[in-house]
Amino acid sequence: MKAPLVVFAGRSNVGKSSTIRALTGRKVRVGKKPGSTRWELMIDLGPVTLVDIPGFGHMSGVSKTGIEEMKTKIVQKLEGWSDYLALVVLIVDISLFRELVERWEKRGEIPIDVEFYTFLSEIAPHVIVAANKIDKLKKRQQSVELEYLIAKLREALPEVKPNVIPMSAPKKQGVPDLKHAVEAILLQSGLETPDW
Ligand SMILES: Nc1nc2c(ncn2[C@@H]2O[C@H](COP(=O)(O)OP(=O)(O)OP(=O)(O)O)[C@@H](O)[C@H]2O)c(=O)[nH]1
Ligand SMILES: [Mg+2]
Repeated sequence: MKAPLVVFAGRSNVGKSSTIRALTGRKVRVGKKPGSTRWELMIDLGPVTLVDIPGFGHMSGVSKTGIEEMKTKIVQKLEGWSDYLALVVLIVDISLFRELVERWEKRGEIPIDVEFYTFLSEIAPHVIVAANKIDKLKKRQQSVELEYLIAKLREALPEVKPNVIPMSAPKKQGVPDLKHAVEAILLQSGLETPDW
């Protein structure tokens, strides 16, 4: 491992690997089924290392206990890296976010994306939220769903201004914005920016 780290986290199938692919052009494994990335993958970009990690939540062919174990493992990994983190990019599927939040809140639970946002904000100096799969929403729905996401993040951490980037990894939409957001944080932290 070579610090500092820029970690890409998020539920299974939200597009973590696709985002790293879009950012770097590296052929990281992308899958149709949730659970494509089973181990972390470190990509050395010189001044920083990008880390692709498995998603939490549902994974194809993995039992409920297996999924819980995976989530615990991911949390422990992230805690172990906390001293080396430059920032974490939390990727959410904006086309499913509202549905997910409503389902969890109906059960009286904190939605897993929101729980992770709070957790990551505690262990990493900066968190960027990439609202991926924006292409799956109709144009006029996009800003409505982004506002909803921002409102939920504000509700979880009222003292933090959410840094949200709408994007579509395979369509390369928003990818330059994400690059700039990452670079801005690295520069602000006195770190060098990578040659993507
Ligand atoms: N429409 C659309 N599909 C996307 C987008 N980003 C990723 N996908 C698709 O979503 C699926 C999952 O993408 P991955 O990049 O493998 O997702 P992941 O978060 O790395 O998934 P795990 O490794 O399983 O946790 C693939 O079929 C991608 O092509 C997007 O912005 N829009
Ligand atoms: Mg993956």
